[in-house]
Amino acid sequence: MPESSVGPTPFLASDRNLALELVRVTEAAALASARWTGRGRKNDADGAAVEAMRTAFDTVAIDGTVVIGEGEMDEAPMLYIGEKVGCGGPAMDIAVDPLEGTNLCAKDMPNAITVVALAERGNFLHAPDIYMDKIVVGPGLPEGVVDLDASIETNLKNLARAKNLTVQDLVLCTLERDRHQELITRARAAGARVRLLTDGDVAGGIAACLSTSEVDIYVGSGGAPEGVLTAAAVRCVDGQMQGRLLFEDDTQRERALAMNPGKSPDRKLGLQDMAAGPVLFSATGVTTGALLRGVHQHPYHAVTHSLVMRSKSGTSRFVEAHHNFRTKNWAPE
Ligand code: VTB
Ligand code: MG
Ligand code: MG
Repeated sequence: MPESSVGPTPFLASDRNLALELVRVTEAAALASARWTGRGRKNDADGAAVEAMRTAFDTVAIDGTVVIGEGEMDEAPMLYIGEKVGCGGPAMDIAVDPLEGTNLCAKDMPNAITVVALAERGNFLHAPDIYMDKIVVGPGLPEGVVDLDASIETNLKNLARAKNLTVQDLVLCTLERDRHQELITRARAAGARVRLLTDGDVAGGIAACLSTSEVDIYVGSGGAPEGVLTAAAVRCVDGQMQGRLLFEDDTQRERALAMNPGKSPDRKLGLQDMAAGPVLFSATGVTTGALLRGVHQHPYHAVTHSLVMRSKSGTSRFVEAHHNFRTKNWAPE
């Protein structure tokens, strides 16, 4: 259940307005990267999103620290881990993926989104840029209906039973990767349909939680930072998610331990381990996908579609915004 109101704290008192401030941040990143859709230049698209997002944060009334960002200070000029953002206010941790699906944007393929999540300080897992194993299902199901450590056959059977369906009715979503070939083969053999994504497991994970999408379960490994962003969204819609960091060597494991002292890096992570306390989440579509419509560009205006959510109320809002370039500094070059 969404956490109940426990009386106003500085964050809780202001987070309704803050949610709308966050939409502006993901909208700005989407408007900037949308200029690069289909141009085959993913780094330019990403750079435009990062810069626009960084600028948009300047007017948000928080004392923010980036904990999931574009990398270490020496490898990212903006939105690096540890960077302070916001113009002052409650102490918050920020998780960003300014352009989730840079390839999707460069190739004008579905599902590129811009993403931000906020939590009170200390409440996001500090995830290194490695892989995470993930499993996500939507709200209204018995706790533990699926488990990262159970076989895919067992998970599909239990999920079907809980939904009063058969496995044949279920749609499993995962990234199309060689490492998922066994998962895909076994899920299909068990009777499920498998929806493959070329990229973008944040949108895929959220799709598993929304009644507007056909996806029943998201499974597979993808970026750990994306896992934390997905966890924030799943918290807001009261879905279920488990994750586990995947290490290629001991250096990666030691790094995860250093980032989260005292916590076993190999443990199975629940939602609260990845995104605890009240959280806010916002995403804006860059290219049209299952979750959101992309930026609709016109010469002097653009239309954006965003999803903004608060864990405290459990409200999800789809926000359609019409941006007038004539009154802003976004006039086309
Ligand atoms: C993952 C996934 C992302 O890139 O990080 C993926 O979480 C990269 O995976 O959503 P590979 O190394 O297997 O290509 C995304 O799909 C897009 O950022
Ligand atoms: Mg990125
Ligand atoms: Mg990404």
